[in-house]
Amino acid sequence: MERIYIGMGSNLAAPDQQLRSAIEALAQLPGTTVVGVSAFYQSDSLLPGQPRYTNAVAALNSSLAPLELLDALQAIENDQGRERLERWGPRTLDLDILLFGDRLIDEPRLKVPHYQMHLRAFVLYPLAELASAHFLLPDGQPLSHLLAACPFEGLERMSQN
Ligand code: A4P
Ligand code: MG
Repeated sequence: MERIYIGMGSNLAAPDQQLRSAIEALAQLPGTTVVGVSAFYQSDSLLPGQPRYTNAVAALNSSLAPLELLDALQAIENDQGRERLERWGPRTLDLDILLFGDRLIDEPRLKVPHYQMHLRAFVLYPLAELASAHFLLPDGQPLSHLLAACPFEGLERMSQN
């Protein structure tokens, strides 16, 4: 079993409901337990001209291998109507593997940690709800340092999931 953190995002077709459906689908994966879900957060898209996003982070314990998990996540995205028309395009559901235990993964289909997680408030603040105050990323950086360098500004924490 490894502890895995999944970043979830949606900005189409009732984003909050997309995230709730995704959490149910994650809980159905073989060999996998959802051990925590952050609050939902809203923020503007990194690319202008798109609807606002809802983002959250889920913590899993899973015995799936990294590429098995990636396949399963992409199947969930497809089930929820994900269309890949352009990079960073608006999406019903995006599921990113942020962290997979302490692993550093550099394969054509999978890079872990997720390449921009350390820069994104909509990833770091929900992750901090689930990980301990002393949490270290695989490269040894404390999560607290990343948070200190990444303003909360622009994020809106929703009171209900
Ligand atoms: N891939 C490689 N590493 C990973 C990983 N760790 N987890 C590959 C998941 N997938 C990974 O992903 C493209 C390919 O990345 C996959 O086929 C997989 O093999 P994708 O989901 O099809 O494409 P994408 O999401 O459009 O690209 P990308 O670069 O992952 O975009 P991001 O980083 O997800 O950014 N603004 C707000 N406020 N909130 C957001 O969530 N998201 C984006 C998209 C832009 N602006 C946003 C948000
Ligand atoms: Mg993605």
